[in-house]
Amino acid sequence: MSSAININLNIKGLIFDLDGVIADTAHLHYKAWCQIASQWKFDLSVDQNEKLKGVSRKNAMQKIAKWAGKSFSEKELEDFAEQKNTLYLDYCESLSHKDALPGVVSFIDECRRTGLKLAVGSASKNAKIILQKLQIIDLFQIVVDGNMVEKSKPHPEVFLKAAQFLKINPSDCVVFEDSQAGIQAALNAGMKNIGIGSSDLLNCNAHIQSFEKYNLKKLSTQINN
Ligand code: B16
Ligand code: MG
Repeated sequence: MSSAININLNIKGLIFDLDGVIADTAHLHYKAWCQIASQWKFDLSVDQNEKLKGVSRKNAMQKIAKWAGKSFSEKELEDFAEQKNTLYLDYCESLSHKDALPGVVSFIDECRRTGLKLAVGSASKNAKIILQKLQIIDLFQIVVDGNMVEKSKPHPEVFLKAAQFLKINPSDCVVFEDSQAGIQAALNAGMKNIGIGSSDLLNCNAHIQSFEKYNLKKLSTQINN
């Protein structure tokens, strides 16, 4: 039972980031990166990890090596990134429907009932695997992942591709993001955005702690103000 159909939203599509927005996987990326960094006796801090959110695997690897004061060849960096991915996928092995973040699936269901177009826009090359494990991949018209873009967030490519596929103008989209790079990518795409989680995120149109008790009525209040 929903009154959402009567809500004047002025938007046509929603684009969801994956890690930290739909899926509770951000801590698994962190755990895997920490294991790589520990080989060099380097402790990756929580603050440094925040700067890796929304960043492609390759760029994240370069950043960590720099913070650790290490200089590796391209090939060595690729090998470490590959090792990290093997660890990450191992940690993801046991993911299931319950690992979708609280409230997100019911919010997506409400959006579907109103006929809004829905996409995922993620830097992760593993996005489709994770969505399959969560058993929610069919809820989206398109999943644009890290395999489909050349430039990583804050470049807007991932979100623009999603809007293009959905056949809607960027200004008719709202992006949900948990990373500063992703918020910037949404702004660069000319899209409205809602920051999720950390209240330290800058430049979001609005912010929510999580999707718990969130609905389209609240979204309309946030974006029409
Ligand atoms: P992968 P998102 C991003 O996903 C993560 O936030 C970031 O920590 C990760 O490095 C990146 O995906 C690449 O992921 O190694 O799986 O290709 O937040 O854009 O959904
Ligand atoms: Mg994210």
